[in-house]
Amino acid sequence: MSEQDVQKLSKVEQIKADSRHLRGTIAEALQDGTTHFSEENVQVLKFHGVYQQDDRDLRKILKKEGKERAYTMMVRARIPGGVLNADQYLQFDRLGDMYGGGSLRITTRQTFQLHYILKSNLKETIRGINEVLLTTLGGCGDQVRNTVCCAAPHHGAFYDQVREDLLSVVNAVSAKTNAYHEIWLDGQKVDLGNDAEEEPLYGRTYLPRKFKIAFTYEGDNCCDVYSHDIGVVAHRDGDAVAGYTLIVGGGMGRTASDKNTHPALGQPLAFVTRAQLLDVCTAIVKVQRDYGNRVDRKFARMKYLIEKRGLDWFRRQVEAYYGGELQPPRELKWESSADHLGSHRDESGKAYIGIFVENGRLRDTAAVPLKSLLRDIVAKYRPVIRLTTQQNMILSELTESQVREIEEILRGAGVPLAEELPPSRLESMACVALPTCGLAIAESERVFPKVIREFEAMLQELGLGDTPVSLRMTGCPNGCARPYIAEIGFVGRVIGKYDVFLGASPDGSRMNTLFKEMVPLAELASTLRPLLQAYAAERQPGERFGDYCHRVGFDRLHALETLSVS
Ligand code: SRM
Ligand code: SF4
Repeated sequence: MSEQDVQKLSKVEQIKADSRHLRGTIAEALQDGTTHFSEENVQVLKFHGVYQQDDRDLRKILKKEGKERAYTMMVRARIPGGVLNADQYLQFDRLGDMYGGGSLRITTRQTFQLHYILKSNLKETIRGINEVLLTTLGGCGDQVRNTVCCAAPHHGAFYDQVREDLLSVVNAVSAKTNAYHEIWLDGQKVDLGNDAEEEPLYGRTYLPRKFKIAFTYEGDNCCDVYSHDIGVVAHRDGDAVAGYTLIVGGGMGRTASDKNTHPALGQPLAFVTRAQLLDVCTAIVKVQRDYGNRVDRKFARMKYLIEKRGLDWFRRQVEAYYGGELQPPRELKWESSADHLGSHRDESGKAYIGIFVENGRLRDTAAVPLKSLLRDIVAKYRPVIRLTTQQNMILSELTESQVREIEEILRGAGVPLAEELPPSRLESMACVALPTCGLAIAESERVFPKVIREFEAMLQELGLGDTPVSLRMTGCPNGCARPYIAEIGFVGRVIGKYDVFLGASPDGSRMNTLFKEMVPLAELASTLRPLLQAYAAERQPGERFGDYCHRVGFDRLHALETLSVS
């Protein structure tokens, strides 16, 4: 009997086990005329890419009036590598208008989320996504989530092979239950009970917790490969893939109330050939499936398993499941972690344009009708669209003159091109937070535009206007915008106050450290001013702010800050 059999499994484990491969009573609940789902169905719905939320701005007022919460659903699609065709993009755009309050959100895992979906529109929304041959199954829940990849549009055999390998991993780790088709697409019922239906990788209880995989090409860390449960780094041999270095055990989440929880960067595990990749990745997922913590969800991510048992133990288990010895990992070097913004040519001579989308939010405002503008552009030029893990969007497979025309359209409507924006803006991200996120304890997306502009003005004043400094904000410690690998990370502690983290390496291979707790929103810029001033005066040629903080050390940074306050 395993350690976990004798302990009490978490409540979610029981819900998964009882769900008959993700059915729960969702189909019935869709017909019951209520505005929301039961707690059991809420947990099962996550596996279908659906989060039940409510408008946090209205919570108190509604409670006072004795009314129920203003429930809506968030629907998250799964778009491997973030690649969409024009029809798929236009369908999301349409669904956003019809059911999603007129907005679409590009996430930090290069997919689309639709917020504000009423329960009565949920089925139509999901069917709409399926009509264009995409799914929401695997958007959330204790399974492998959307697998991300460097979004740069490339051409050539090396990149084709990486895409092929990514898709075969995605296929192998996707849930196989027929529940999705039955519930949302009125597919044929094959509910044979818990034990009859095949869910070969996941079994009845799926994984202990969410699981994330990122692919990238050696040298390019735009998708923060170290923050994933598995990072897959492709090495080149001429125009072919030589193999992959696998990094394991990354994760950003931490729980405010538990000091033992923490973000972690993945560690290199092994080098695998193309032929080995699928089986080794599956073996890693199986080790987490069988040994991951199913008692306490706070410690259920694979990073805690590796921390508890050690990387050597973990490697031995993976080898046992794989059935062979693993080769040591190759050394990794990073040339860039910047997103692929601005206009460029790919290897085949085709042109592309990476468009900065502030915090990933696509909507029309009085100032800029961004969503409509992009819809018209996509409808006219029919590019291949690539969503990025930094919440931006690339239009690719275009001619040079088409890119020039698109630039003119954007400029004419008041949308700045990436080349015209301060470099720090391009490296900035904020998570969704209020009003939809049920876990938010502070604002993020709604306040960050003001914060970043204050920083930009300050950097300009200090002569650092052309120097990129990455800033990321989240409304709680969960880390959805990966703030612990930003040069400056702001993490919400209570409404209006943030913990400030400093000193990550700009290439994403070193995390930052807590510099100051509970800084009021209005003081974020002034708190960091003396540090940025010193950086401007003392930096070494080409040295980034994160590396400067790391080099001079926190004693000096605290001294600088104290001096300026006194
Ligand atoms: Fe996240 C939970 C939004 C990327 C770590 N995340 C949530 C929920 C679903 C809140 C909830 O559980 O009720 C948020 C919904 C907010 C809303 O209203 O939409 C939410 N996470 C997001 C998105 C939309 C942020 C964004 O601004 O883009 C990202 C969607 C990604 C996707 O398409 O799948 C998002 N979340 C991330 C990332 C970044 C990444 O994956 O690269 C992380 C850190 C990496 C990691 O997983 O370690 C992340 N989200 C979390 C956690 C902490 C997990 C942990 O290990 O402790 C939670 C809370 C949880 O799982 O209990 C969470
Ligand atoms: Fe919500 Fe926290 Fe994630 Fe932000 S970091 S979206 S507040 S869970």
